Amino acid sequence: MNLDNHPSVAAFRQRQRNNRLEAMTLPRLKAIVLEAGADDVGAVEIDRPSLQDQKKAILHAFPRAKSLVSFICRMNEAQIRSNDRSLVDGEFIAYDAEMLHISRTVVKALRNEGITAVTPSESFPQDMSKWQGRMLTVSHKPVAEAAGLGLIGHHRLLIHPIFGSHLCLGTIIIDTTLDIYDQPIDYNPCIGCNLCVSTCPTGAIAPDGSFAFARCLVHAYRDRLGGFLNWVESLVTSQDMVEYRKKRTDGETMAVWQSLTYGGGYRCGYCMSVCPAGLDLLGPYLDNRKEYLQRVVKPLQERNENIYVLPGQDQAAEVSKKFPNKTVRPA
Ligand code: B12
Ligand code: SF4
Ligand code: SF4
Repeated sequence: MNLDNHPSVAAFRQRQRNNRLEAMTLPRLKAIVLEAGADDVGAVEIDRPSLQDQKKAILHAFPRAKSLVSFICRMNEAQIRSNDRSLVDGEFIAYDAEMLHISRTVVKALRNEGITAVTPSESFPQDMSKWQGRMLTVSHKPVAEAAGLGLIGHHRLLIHPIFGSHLCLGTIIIDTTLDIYDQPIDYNPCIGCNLCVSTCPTGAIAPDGSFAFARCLVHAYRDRLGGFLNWVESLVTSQDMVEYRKKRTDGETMAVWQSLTYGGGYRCGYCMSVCPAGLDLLGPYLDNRKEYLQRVVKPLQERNENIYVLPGQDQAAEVSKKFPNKTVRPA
């Protein structure tokens, strides 16, 4: 049989003739993403010079990639600033689901326009076969910067000029070029207040702007990535529960259970909580700094909690001196 005469092929050719789709434009694309529930969106071409270190991984995941659509969701500031970790974790868990829903909605809408899209994870899953190497598909912050959604502040989080840094970021990769693309904003919304430095319990955020990645990881992710291996090691190397409980209190074991069962399980995120940057958030800080420090910053600085540190550094002494209410524990 001549393939052109096959009913499926004939129907396909007819559909191609009917569906002469308009080229996708940046404003139309943005309308689709905002309609799906995002709070802001921007787009950038795959060849943007600032993203060349990511191009190989993106093309590996999706060889037809042409444009990157960066979108953000604004989290509930009051909840992110809560002194009760379960509220903060609940907010992150809710936004993991929300980001996924938005991505899937956009994928379906674009499919109706003849555009194929893929949605790298907002944070997890990552490719664990590359553990200790680059496991993620897209690093969202540089994409968001290039797409004009804000700039990275002193705390290394993206700050949106209006919404601040209480954000969840996502990237949708599409197989289509757009008429125009966004460009980075021309000023950094970070106001240089150094509250992130003074509140970071691990000293990961230095006054000079350097960032000690491992300090943050071992503490903030104690009940998640990395910390999980450490937990397995505690189990395997213990002869009995008496020995295990010398390494892990029951509260620490339950924290791993909760993180594995429900998601979330960050021990920190204070850099995001205290940051006053962003037009919508700046008012209380500018109006009454003393009240802002008392209400937002001090409860976190004075919180009684464990801080997990790597062995063999000056970090333990540094943390104890700066935060006398906190208890230093080996990671
Ligand atoms: C790996 C990772 C981590 C690591 C490393 C953090 C880091 N700074 O990169 C650890 C475990 C420590 C971590 C911790 C946290 N993370 Co995290 N993490 C990621 C992940 C998976 C990849 C980030 C990455 O690629 N980093 C490497 C490079 C790009 O980041 P960088 O160190 O900042 O390096 C750049 C800057 O130096 C930059 N730069 C550019 N302009 C400027 C300007 C200034 C002033 C400076 C100083 C630097 C700078 O140049 C470098 C190269 O691009 C992303 C999800 C994703 N797939 O993107 C989430 C993500 C970055 N994490 C996020 C969050 C919220 C957190 C936490 C608050 C934990 C939590 N959920 O409660 C803490 C905050 C720590 C912090 N202050 O950064 C959010 C950030 C939201 C936002 N507003 O930006 C993301 C985007 C997840 C998401 N989808 O929303 N995280
Ligand atoms: S999440 Fe906590 S430990 Fe990590 S950089 Fe922010 S304040 Fe510091
Ligand atoms: S807390 Fe202050 S210094 Fe730190 S990122 Fe926010 S505005 Fe910048």
